[in-house]
Amino acid sequence: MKKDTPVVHHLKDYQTPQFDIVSVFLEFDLKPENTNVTNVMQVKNLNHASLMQLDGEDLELKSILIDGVDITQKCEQTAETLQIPTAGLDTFELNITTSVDPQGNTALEGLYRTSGNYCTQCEAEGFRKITYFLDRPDVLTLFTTKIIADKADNSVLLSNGNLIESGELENNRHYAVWQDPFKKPCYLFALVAGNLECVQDTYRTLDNRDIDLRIYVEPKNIDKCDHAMASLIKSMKWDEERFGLIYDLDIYMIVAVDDFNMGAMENKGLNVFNSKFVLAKPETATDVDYEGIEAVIGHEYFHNWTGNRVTCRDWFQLTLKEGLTVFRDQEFTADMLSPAVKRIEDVKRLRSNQFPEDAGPMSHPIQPQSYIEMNNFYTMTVYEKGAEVVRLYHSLLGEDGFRKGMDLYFERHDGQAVTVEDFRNAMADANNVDLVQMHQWYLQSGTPVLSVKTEYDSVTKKLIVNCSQNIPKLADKFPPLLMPIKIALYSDDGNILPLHPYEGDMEKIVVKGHEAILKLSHKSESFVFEKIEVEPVVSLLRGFSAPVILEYDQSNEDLAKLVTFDSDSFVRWESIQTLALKEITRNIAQLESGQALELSNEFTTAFEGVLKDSSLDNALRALALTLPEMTYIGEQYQQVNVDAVYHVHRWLKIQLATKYEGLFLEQYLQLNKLNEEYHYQKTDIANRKLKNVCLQYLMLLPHQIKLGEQQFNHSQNMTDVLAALDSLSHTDSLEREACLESFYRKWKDDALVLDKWFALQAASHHIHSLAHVKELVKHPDFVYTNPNRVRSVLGVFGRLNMLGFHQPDGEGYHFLAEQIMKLDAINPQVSARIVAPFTHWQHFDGERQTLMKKALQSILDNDNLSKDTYEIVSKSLS
Ligand code: 0A1
Ligand code: ZN
Repeated sequence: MKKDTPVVHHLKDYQTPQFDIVSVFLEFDLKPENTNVTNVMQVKNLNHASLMQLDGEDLELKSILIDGVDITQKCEQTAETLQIPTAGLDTFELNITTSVDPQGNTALEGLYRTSGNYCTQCEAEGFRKITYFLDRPDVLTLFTTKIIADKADNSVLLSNGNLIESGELENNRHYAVWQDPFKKPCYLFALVAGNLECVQDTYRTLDNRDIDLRIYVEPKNIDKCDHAMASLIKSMKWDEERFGLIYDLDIYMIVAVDDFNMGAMENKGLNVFNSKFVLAKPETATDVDYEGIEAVIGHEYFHNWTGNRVTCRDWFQLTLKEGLTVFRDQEFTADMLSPAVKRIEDVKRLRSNQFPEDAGPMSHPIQPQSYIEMNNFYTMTVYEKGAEVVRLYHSLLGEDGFRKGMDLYFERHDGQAVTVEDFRNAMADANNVDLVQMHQWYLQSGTPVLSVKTEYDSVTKKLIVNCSQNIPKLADKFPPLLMPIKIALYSDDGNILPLHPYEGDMEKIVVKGHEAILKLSHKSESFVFEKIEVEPVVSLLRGFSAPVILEYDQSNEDLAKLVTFDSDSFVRWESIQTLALKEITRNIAQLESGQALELSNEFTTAFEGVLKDSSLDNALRALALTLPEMTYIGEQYQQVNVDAVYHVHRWLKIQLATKYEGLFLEQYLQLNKLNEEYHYQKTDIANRKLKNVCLQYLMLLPHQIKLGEQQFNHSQNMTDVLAALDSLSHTDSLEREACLESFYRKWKDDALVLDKWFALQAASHHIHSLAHVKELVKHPDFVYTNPNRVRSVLGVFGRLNMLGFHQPDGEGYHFLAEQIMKLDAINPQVSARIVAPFTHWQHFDGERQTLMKKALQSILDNDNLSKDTYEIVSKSLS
């Protein structure tokens, strides 16, 4: 690409389309290296334009006809466009024939091959790699698709909608014609062809229609589809019950493919999934995999309404469909498993991944204002922070108000391509409230800091909660956000107190039972509660009610109390995390000033309390006993001392393992006796989680290594096998080598399981980890063309291998930079994601900064860099 002239797309430049493509008939003559695509569009020239500019990339143009007349010579072609003269034409038929090379398409965008089958990926702008089109989400079209292919290699021919015709052809070929009755933007188009088998089931909708459900996989995987099918059925039922949303076609198909850039894709009636989010059986998939499958199946299914029936006007509105759909899938998982556990896991993900993104050079609002490569904006910010913003509406309006807003949104916009403002207006109008201030959340990048100070007056019996908000980089220029802050008050001995807002504050404090929502809308604001008889213990930001960094100086005594009695599981977990974080940061300071490290009683008492409290849910215990992640600890510093963070984190784990060895072992052995047979079921998952947290601690003690080896050898389910192997992978032991070797021998032919083997080693804290990773990319099973494999090694290495990646001599940086350049030529989308850890270079200590920058510069110096990688690297260096 010409990196000195990247085209920047701006939201402010949006213009409505000049043409409507009313319907399109596509014919694919599939051949691995040379697929002909005939594209017949019925076009309306809305504004009497004299030129129609279509998008198209990497296409070999054969011919262009308007109303049957060949006009190929009159059209102008550039690398990314085709210009067609349309003066005097109001409605016309445009017929374009092109050809593409699916086999050579390693970028996995457009039409490509995976395991010998054909598949497509069109979001965001991949349709233009299939044929010339108005590749923008506000052009909605009726699609009919004819697929012609060799029978022997393509027993199955699929596209969106309903099968309306199929038949035999000469030369052992056959065809199928699919028609989608719903108008859709081209990013929702899909085609799949190959030798696949399917499992089938039926779902009876609320309005008594039977939907044909099919999951297509490679024949060898047919025994791994049950969980995905069960998840689909649960999703369909949940969306009917929670949102009154019913499926609209007669058939719903999911296809699992091994080579896929993302998790899955919601193409109308024909979802294409990364096989990682479909295939599972207890021997091959962990609890985390099972949960991921349920969530992603739900997510793609929920898109049918939030994304497909109501779609985005332009790509700057991506969070309209993604933030909302992530919120919906979060709620789904919460209802299927445990709301408390799900909320904590989501907050952890947000803090470990989105907060750093929002603090780095790629920081952008959930509605970005500009981009070079749209694919770079499928980010944690657009998805996860976007979901938090949808959750704000939910918190402000309550479940009923939110539902009213959703109903109005569909009533108004079904069949349309709309904006985030349309969503906000539906929420506001359905509830008769003004929500204009909510728009700041869409415009503002950076994580807001919420500072709270509480004052209790024992004479007047008043509690004043003083709140102020800011985004440090904006300071005085910060326009305040509307945030709901959930709060409850406790007496010292754990009784929840009734809440009486001061009369003047009634408008901005909403009391519901023993909890209140403070509606903060100014930069600084106070909220007063009356008739508080004793100085309360404050439970603040319950359920993590706003995506902010909370600064509230709470005493260790109060935190310890909240750990024992808060009814809000999030605050309970957060309180012990805060104690742990204080413990870690205090010891980092000790280490940096050359003093001895020491364990405090305050923290260990709270920790021991949780370890002994068998009345608590085991999943919550497991979460509470897990120390804050190293990335989150790093977030507490302007510049991270990597070695100190790693050292203190490990030291604290070893201290806890040593001090509580007996308790960990007792708990471990007790739980290890349970769960003979694997069930994906709440209590079993919780038990396995706690058991494996205990194992992790115990395995830090050299004399307990055998415990991991035993678990590895005797467990029948992948959750336990992998937990054992994970703990072993960080040790320098013969057991480690033996177990890794045996795992490889057993699973070398199962790609998804083998990914786990690669990933464990790429994340390992073993002293020779970098050398191991260098060997891994030379391993015969490592392939640059498979995104899952690449992410398992290179993605994991950069993100999770603190020691290897940040090796002081810069060798880790040098290695990853070289790998990125190699990968960029094969798959730019994946390469642009693998480069992310480098973008935080300013966050590390002096010498590391220089070395990381040097690595980034070496990538940027590459003449043929893709615009994907170019955008990330150049923005992080500027
Ligand atoms: N819309 C999908 C995610 C997706 C986005 C881009 C892709 O290719 C560049 C593929 C999938 C979802 O949210 O699930
Ligand atoms: Zn999505």
